[in-house]
Amino acid sequence: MNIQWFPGHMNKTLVEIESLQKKADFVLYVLDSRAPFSCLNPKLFEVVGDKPIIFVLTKKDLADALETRLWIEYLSKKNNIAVAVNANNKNCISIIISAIEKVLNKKIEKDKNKGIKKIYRGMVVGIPNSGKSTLINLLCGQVRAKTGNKAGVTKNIQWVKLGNGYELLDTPGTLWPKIDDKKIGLNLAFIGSVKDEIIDKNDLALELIETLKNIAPDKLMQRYNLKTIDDSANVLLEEICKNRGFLQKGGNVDLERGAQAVIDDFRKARIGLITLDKLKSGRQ
Ligand SMILES: Nc1nc2c(ncn2[C@@H]2O[C@H](COP(=O)(O)OP(=O)(O)OP(=O)(O)O)[C@@H](O)[C@H]2O)c(=O)[nH]1
Ligand SMILES: [Mg+2]
Repeated sequence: MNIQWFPGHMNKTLVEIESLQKKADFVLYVLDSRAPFSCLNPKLFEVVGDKPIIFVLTKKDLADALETRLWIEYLSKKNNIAVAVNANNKNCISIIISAIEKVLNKKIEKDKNKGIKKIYRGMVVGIPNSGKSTLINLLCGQVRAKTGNKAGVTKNIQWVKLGNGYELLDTPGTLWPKIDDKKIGLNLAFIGSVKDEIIDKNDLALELIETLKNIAPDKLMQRYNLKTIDDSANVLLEEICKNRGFLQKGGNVDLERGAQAVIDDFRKARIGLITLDKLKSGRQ
């Protein structure tokens, strides 16, 4: 499978981010905790300029906790700040505000000494479906940005006032023109950051089963009552269908239903808390 998705609105968004970065004081770079490496869009680093970056790892409630901790340590190197949150949980607001204050500390102090009172602006950027709009709604305490569990929900950029001296720019999720690494493309598709309509569901489920066989075999076996995972992904998908009772009228297995179930189960962490981009070697 070769996953590529770079519609015109993504290029437009990257150009807009580049032209607006002068107005911004900081960047909230949103990464999905299940695949932080795959979420790093090289184009975004080019367009945000030299603004301080706070990496916000969303969906920590769906990822392996140890891996998330290792990613936070890794991303915090090189003078960046990284935090992990569940963007649907109000308890996480203070974590993000503290990170912003830390990054702006010197600037705020300087402005205060000069008697300047200003609104500090941040751009919220990242790949589709990573939780940017959800994060903005969390921070402003109201539903100001449209959210949805699919890639490409936000269509236009929008400034949102938080009411506590900050303003955030919601941006449509962006990928990059050519995803060279097959594994990165697949990871992006597994987490729902590529438009599902352009991907063959059956092929994606087979690739997902193949990936989980390697990184989380026990969880895969347990979820679907599999006796072995040494079979091919095709055979395992059939087995999953049988075990879950996904049968068509004549008694044949309903592979399409099985494929959708495996994809949904992974995305909702029903197979377990699994991180695709691993810093620690070994099984999860
Ligand atoms: N479990 C969980 N779900 C989350 C979290 N953050 C966001 N979501 C869900 O992820 C889905 C996508 O969220 P959005 O905020 O629309 O994502 P986005 O980055 O704005 O997506 P685009 O506008 O397409 O670029 C929604 O169903 C959210 O509820 C999180 O921390 N944990
Ligand atoms: Mg959005």
